[in-house]
Amino acid sequence: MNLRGLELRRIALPLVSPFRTSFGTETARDVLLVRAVGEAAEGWGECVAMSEPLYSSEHVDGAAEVIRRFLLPEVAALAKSGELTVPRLEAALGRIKGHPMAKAAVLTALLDLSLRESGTSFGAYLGAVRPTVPAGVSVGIMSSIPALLDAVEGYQAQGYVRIKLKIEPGWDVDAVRAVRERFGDDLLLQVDANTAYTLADARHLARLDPFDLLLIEQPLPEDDLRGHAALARLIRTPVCLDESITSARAAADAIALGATSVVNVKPGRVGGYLEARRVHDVCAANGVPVWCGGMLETGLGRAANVALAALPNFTLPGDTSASDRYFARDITEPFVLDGGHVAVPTGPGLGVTPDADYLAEITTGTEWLALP
Ligand code: NPQ
Ligand code: MG
Repeated sequence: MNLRGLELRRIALPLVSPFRTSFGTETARDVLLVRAVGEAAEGWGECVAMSEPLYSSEHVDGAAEVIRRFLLPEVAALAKSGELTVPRLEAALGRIKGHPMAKAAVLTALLDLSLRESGTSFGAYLGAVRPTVPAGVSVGIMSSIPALLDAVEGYQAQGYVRIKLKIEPGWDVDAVRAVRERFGDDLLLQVDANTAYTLADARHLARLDPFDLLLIEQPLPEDDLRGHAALARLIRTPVCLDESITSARAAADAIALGATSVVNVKPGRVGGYLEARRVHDVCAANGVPVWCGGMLETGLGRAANVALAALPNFTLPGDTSASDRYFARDITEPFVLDGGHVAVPTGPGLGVTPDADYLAEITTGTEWLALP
C-alpha cells in the first residue's frame, strides 16, 4: 500500500424521517468519512460515531481529533518503514486506548484501499458465504400506537423480513402487544432498549414474555454484564447485547457469564472489521448466533456491513436495511431490497463509490492529512 495521506470529510445527510430512540432523536446523519489516498487508488472508511456521545462515549468531533492527533502518527510510522498493512496498523493502534469508532474508520479506509488495489471484494476478504443477506428494519419510538402500526405495515409491504422496535419505559409492552396482535405470530419481532432499564425493571420486562420476541437488545447499562446475566434468568425473551460488546474478549466474557445468548455485531463499536470477524468467530465457537447491527450508515458503511453479514454465523436478519430506510438519496449507488434481501457487493473493496457531485453538495468540511 502506497499511501499519500488521509482526507477527513464531514457530511450532513438528511434523514427521511426523525429517528427516535431511548437516548434521543436524530433528524440528520452527521458523518465523518475517511478517504485514504494511494498512488493508484483510494479507499473509504465511515466513522459511525454520533454528533453527541449518546450511544457510546465517542462523538464525531472527538473521533476527528483522535484520528489527526493520535492515529495518523501510527499510520505514518508504519508507512515510513514500508510496513503499512491493515493487520499491522490494527496492532499498532492498540497502544491508543479506546476510540474504536475512530480506529475502525481509519482501518476500513486502508482496507478498502488495499482491497481495491488487489481487486478483492470485502465479502471475499472477510469470508462471505452468501450472495445476499436478509434485511431487518429498526423502527423508532413513535408519537402513537396507530403511527407505529402504519410504519410497521409500510416496512412489511416493502419486504423487510424482521421488525425491531425501539423501546423505553412507557413505550414497550403496549407497543409490542399492538404490533403482535395486528401482524400475527409469524412476524419476526424483536426490541431494542439502548440501556433504558435497570434490573429493578425485571418483572416489568417479563411482561414481554408472552409475545415470543426473538430477543431483547441491551436492556441495561453498557457495563452491567452481571445485571444482564441476572435478568436473563428472570425473563424468557433471549437477551442480546449491543453496547456491551466492545471486543471479541467482551463477547467471550458476556457469553461465559450468561449475560447474552445472541450478539449484535457492529464493526465501529469493536474497532473495525477484523475485530468484528473475531466477535463472529468467538460467538460461533460458543454456539451463539450473531446478527449485524446498524448505525444509520451511508452506502459506504452499509456495503461493508452487508459483506460482513454474509459470514456463516450471521444466522439472524440484521439492521442491514435498504438505503431508502434512512436517506432519500444515498451518497453511493443505493442498497435496495429484493425479496427482503440486500445484495452483497462483488466489486473490488467496498464495491461502491460515492457520487462526487452529491458528496460536494452535502460536505460541511474537509481536512487533508498528508503523510509527513
Ligand atoms: C442500535 N441502531 O442498534 C442503533 C442505535 C442508533 C439502527 O437501531 C445516529 C447515528 C442515530 C447512530 C440512532 C439502530 C442513531 C445511531 C440509533 C445509532 O442500537
Ligand atoms: Mg442496539
